[in-house]
Amino acid sequence: MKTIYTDDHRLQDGKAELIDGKLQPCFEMPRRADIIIARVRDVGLGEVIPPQDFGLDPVRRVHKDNFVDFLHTAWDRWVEDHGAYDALPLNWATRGMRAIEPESIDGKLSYFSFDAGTPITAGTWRAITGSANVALTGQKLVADGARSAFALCRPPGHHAGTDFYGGYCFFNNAAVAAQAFRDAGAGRVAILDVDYHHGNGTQEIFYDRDDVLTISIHADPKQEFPFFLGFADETGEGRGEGHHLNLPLRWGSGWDAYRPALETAMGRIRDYAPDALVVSLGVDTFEEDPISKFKLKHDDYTTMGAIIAGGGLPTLFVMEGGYAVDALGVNAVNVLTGFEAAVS
Ligand code: SP5
Ligand code: ZN
Repeated sequence: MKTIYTDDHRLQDGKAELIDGKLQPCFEMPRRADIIIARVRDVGLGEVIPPQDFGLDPVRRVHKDNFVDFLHTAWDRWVEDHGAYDALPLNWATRGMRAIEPESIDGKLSYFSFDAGTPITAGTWRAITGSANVALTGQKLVADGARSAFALCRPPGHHAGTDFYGGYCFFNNAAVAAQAFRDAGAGRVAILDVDYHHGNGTQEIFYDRDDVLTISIHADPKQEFPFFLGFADETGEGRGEGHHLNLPLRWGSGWDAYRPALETAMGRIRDYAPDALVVSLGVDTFEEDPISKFKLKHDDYTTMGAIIAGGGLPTLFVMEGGYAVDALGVNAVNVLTGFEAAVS
């Protein structure tokens, strides 16, 4: 399978995120993608190609204009007010307050974000447009007939919604790709999110639609970030009713708990019979991940890839999370080699 990759991801290199009560070095760091692309080359997964530039139109198909424009201008506006140090929000609208887009850059950061873990930096805009182009280039390969492709996206995307960012995500690369499949003529698309964290942005974007089935397997939001979405009773609304599935698992879950959830997800995808599958591929379910509490092992990722291959669908893998950096290449690429071994 081909991998789509650009060094532009390195332009997102945040200094710090607020975590465990401290400003700590960002877990979502450039070395993550460097390790994965090195492993792709080591195992000879296939050709590595650069992204094409699709412009902003496909991004605007899932994100609101005011949100895209905010991300485009945020760094310059922040520098005007505060100088060239990473931009982070400080407070948010809660119950009893009003969500009106403010005029000042500090207010806009608060309005469009949902956490203090996702700094906007000098290079953020180029990194996130590059990441979206990586996903779109993979989408085009698969739409043009490839059995699969690996979009080595960084920054990740699945926490980003129509008009909000957070959880290290700005543009929802998987959602942009899924929409591009639809716009290229696919009647139905499925998104399977195996990242440890709930794919709240992806859920929000497609929640009222029946043309994109969304499924997320993740840590129980009663215990884990992003806390406020991802419960089992969220099944879609309006036309989308029955077209979303959350499979929350408790902290400490290992492959014994994960595998049945994955089989359930693949069963639903088979029943839906989509024309294409987008996999939001997070490997922060790994037992040694520093911010997560699942217990998957190296070999489980190979099995995961084989189970996903059992869907028999044109499949685009889109990189999401995973923070045990030294193990990231092995775990992510194990999914892909497990997939390839099962299809061929
Ligand atoms: C794409 C993705 O995987 N985003 C994840 C964002 C997670 N943000 C921080 C969650 C903090 C959870 N508590 C960590 C405790 C570590 N000691
Ligand atoms: Zn995650």
